Amino acid sequence: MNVLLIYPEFPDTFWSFKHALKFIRKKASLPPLGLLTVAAMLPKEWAKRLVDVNVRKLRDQDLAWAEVVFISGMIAQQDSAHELIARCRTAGKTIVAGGPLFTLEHEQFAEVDHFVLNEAEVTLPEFLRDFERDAARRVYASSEFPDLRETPAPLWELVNIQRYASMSVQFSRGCPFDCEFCNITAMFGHRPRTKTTAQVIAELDGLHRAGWRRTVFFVDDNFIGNKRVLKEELLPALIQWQKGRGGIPFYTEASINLADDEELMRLMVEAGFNQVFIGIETPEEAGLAECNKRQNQQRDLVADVKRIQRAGLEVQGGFIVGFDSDTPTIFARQMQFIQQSGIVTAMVGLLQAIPGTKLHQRLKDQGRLNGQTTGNNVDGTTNFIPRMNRETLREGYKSLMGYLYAPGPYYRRIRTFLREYQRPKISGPFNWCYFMAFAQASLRLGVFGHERFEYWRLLLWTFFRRPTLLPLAVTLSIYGYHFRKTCAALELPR
Ligand code: B12
Ligand code: SF4
Repeated sequence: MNVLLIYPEFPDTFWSFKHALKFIRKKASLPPLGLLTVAAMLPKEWAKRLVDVNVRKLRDQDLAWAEVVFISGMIAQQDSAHELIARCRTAGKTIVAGGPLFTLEHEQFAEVDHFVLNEAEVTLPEFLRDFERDAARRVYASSEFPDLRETPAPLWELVNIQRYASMSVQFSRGCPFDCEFCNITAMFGHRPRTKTTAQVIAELDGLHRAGWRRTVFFVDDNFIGNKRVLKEELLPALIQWQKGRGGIPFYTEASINLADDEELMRLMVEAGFNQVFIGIETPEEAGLAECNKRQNQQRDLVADVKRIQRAGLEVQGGFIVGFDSDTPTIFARQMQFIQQSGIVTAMVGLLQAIPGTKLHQRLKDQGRLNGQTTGNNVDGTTNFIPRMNRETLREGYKSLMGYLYAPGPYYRRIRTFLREYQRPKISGPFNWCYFMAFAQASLRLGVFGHERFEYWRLLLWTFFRRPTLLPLAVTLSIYGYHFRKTCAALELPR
């Protein structure tokens, strides 16, 4: 059996980092970990190829080779997924679809032959049994959460890892919290399920053997969901693993209560973590209460962020506007908070109701849903009738994004952050790619860019005040270029 695994294209958005990737000559930020994991669960004797459309085009000869196509994706990739599925259909291929996009919205894809939904560890074996005796059903779904200790290591050999900016590893799934807008708990449950330390080390060994020396993203929904296992098992093992390997930097996602645990932060930094994405959402208590983000309530969030930065972890933040309790003052409050905290990469989105979430159910009960989510909450759209006047929300959001990524405030925020940040213990070996990126940044931003004054001012400031952080200052300048391009393309619908 010849199986072709296909990963659809991401639109040009905040998280695609498309404009920044050019500086380091990479095609995509991360590999399709779900498909690589599914590939490892397929029969050994099947021949497998993978086309990540973010890296290269799907060719007719790829389709001619394949007998069956396995496609994955998240909502943000739905347009590309529709196109690819239509092409596979025309080529007469059997199409099997799975992953978050299809798990939530499979009814939209009439041309797919088989849906293998939820976590493949549970649904794929039954599908494969039926498929091999030519008796496969259309839909395989389950509400069971599998034990990750059975999950195989991804088949890295199916991708050219050098085309990506970063690699990914998953340690856990699930999150103990219950935020109203989030579909993580609906998809993966409240009890964090973890792989064993030996599995994670084996995956990292695999990457290292394949020649990977740059950053690795731990794609956990909340990396600190099980602190005991982290402190007693995984982090000490990662600290050992890093020794003699030149140091591979890690980054991940976590909840704000990380700021309460000095020991955990210290161990994470020692293990190589230098960046963490945290859902801050809003500085307003009423908004936090409304979305049940109780872990963020009654805290000094700016002080928390600074504590994490001082420990050696750059904080990237997720923010939301458009809660029912938000008034037009929210835009200024968010601007002020983000500037004060020095969160350089601030992903501000309009609240969207994703199917399967408590928010979606509430708005449905209130008769306020008025469309489908794009899955990309930084495109300025929403799929429900907001409490705030729609025009005020639209304009407020646009001005907030415009302000945050304008060169003045953006570069000021970098300086606020660099003042606080501890130099990472592990920053990865020197790579010529970085030198090229610096040369390109100096040309594009420092000579031709509108931000040239701010760019050179930052580099000079960093050179004299925090010289060891110069590479980070250049990286953040390049991110700013990407964010500005993305914001400029933001055509907010009326
Ligand atoms: C890493 C990640 C990213 C990376 C993607 C990198 C990449 N190349 O895939 C980045 C940072 C780019 C990203 C971006 C976004 N992401 Co994201 N991301 C994740 C995250 C944290 C981990 C994904 C992962 O690698 N998981 C590990 C693998 C092993 O799991 P998996 O992919 O789910 O695969 C399993 C099953 O789904 C299934 N499966 C998967 N594919 C297939 C295919 C077949 C054929 C079969 C049978 C089974 C199957 O089997 C696998 C094993 O069980 C998830 C959260 C999560 N826990 O999944 C969110 C998640 C996928 N992202 C999400 C969202 C919303 C986004 C953004 C839109 C955020 C935003 N607001 O902008 C952007 C969109 C990107 C863009 N440019 O516009 C949502 C998706 C919701 C949905 N239903 O589609 C998730 C679930 C998070 C959430 N809070 O809801 N993301
Ligand atoms: S803390 Fe993050 S992952 Fe957990 S439920 Fe809230 S938004 Fe979702």
